[in-house]
Amino acid sequence: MKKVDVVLGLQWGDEGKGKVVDVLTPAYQVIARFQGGPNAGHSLHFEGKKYVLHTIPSGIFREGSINIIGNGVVIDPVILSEEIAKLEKDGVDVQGKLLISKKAHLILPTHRIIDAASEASKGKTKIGSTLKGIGPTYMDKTGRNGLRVGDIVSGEFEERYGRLKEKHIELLKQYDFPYDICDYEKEWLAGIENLKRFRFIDSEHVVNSLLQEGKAILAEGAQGSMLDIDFGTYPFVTSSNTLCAGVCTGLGVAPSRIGNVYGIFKAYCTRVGSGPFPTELFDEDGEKMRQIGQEFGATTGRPRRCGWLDMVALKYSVMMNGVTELIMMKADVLNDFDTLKVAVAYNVNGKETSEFPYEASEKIVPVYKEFKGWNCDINKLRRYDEFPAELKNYIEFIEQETGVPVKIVSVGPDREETIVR
Ligand code: 2SA
Ligand code: MG
Repeated sequence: MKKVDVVLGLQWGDEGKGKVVDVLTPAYQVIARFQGGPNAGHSLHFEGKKYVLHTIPSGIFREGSINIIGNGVVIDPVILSEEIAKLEKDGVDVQGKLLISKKAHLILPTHRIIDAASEASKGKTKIGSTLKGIGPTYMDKTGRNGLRVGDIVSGEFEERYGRLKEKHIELLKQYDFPYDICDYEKEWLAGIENLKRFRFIDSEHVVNSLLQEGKAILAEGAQGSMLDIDFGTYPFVTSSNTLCAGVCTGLGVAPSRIGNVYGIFKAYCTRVGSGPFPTELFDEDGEKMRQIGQEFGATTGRPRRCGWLDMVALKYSVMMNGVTELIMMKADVLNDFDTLKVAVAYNVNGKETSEFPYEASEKIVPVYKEFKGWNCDINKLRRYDEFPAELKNYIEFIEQETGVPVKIVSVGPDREETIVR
């Protein structure tokens, strides 16, 4: 029986998963999302056009592919419908290629309002959420109040929706937060209607049958490992298991059915929203990374915080995911730096450690190892042996530290600027 391969981000999201999945998908007949929701934004450049996918798996452009939205995903019918409409306008047969798990939970209009009200009430301690209603929807899932895709065709949808909405309206009374759901609710109900023409499936059965048939399946992660609800920089995390373990619960595959785990990381680090970021830069080096790397959020447009590569966090992610192959993105963004730094340990209250700590607070002082920059344009290079010695040195250091080979290096945004070793 085949296994499910996994591709996921090892940092705080935005590692460039969209591009990698696009490079990997030809080898897979099935692409599946297992967690997160419209807080993700995977950018794909395709036939001169840019697409940003939020809920739909990145295999959707490929002829004959099967794209599964797994039970671990949370769906906003408005955003999903808009995404579908854009693709259909460009001639993509979404209906023929998309399968949606009945067990995936629905984001209600009131979930978005609760997200906003909760963030507003937190003031300075806010999470910096994408305001898509992710947290409240997963709260209702674990609180056993949630509404699922399968409910849409249950014959009791209106009652179930009404009950949950009333609960939310009660809850919102504790916040001093003005809101009006009428317009969004209309769109939302239209979105629900629109979803009815898609195939709702028992994804666990479908996925395991596809494995039985020998189909190659790729599970596509969203956000990043350091945003995992259990092992990320809590409470500044998202509300799902972004780690490899989430594939098992978010798609319905057994741990023994997990195959290769591709871990994607940027040659430096970025983070959007609040929360600890030990190697963050506040100087012109950080600004340079932001400008050259175009580090602005695909979902919210927010400028991303930038900093040096953090080996402590990276090793933690590699360990937690069981990464088998590393993929390094955006190496070209560092073309123009004389000196590069990599955090190899943290100094926490005067004590040095290479383990990611319980609270990654501002008390952490990174211990850096310096590297000579390659100081040249690497975008044109197509073979590893053409790489400058300084870049090879940087890559080999990462391999040594993590014990995992760097199999792909991206030297630019285009498909061809992807060097497979
Ligand atoms: P939420 O909305 O409740 O999940 O927000 C909680 C925290 O998680 C952060 N977050 C993200 N950070 C980076 N990238 C995100 N999505 C990417 C994008 C897509 C991707 O391009 O927008 O890489 O999958 C993402 N989603 C959530 C958020 O900033 C909060 O700190
Ligand atoms: Mg992104």
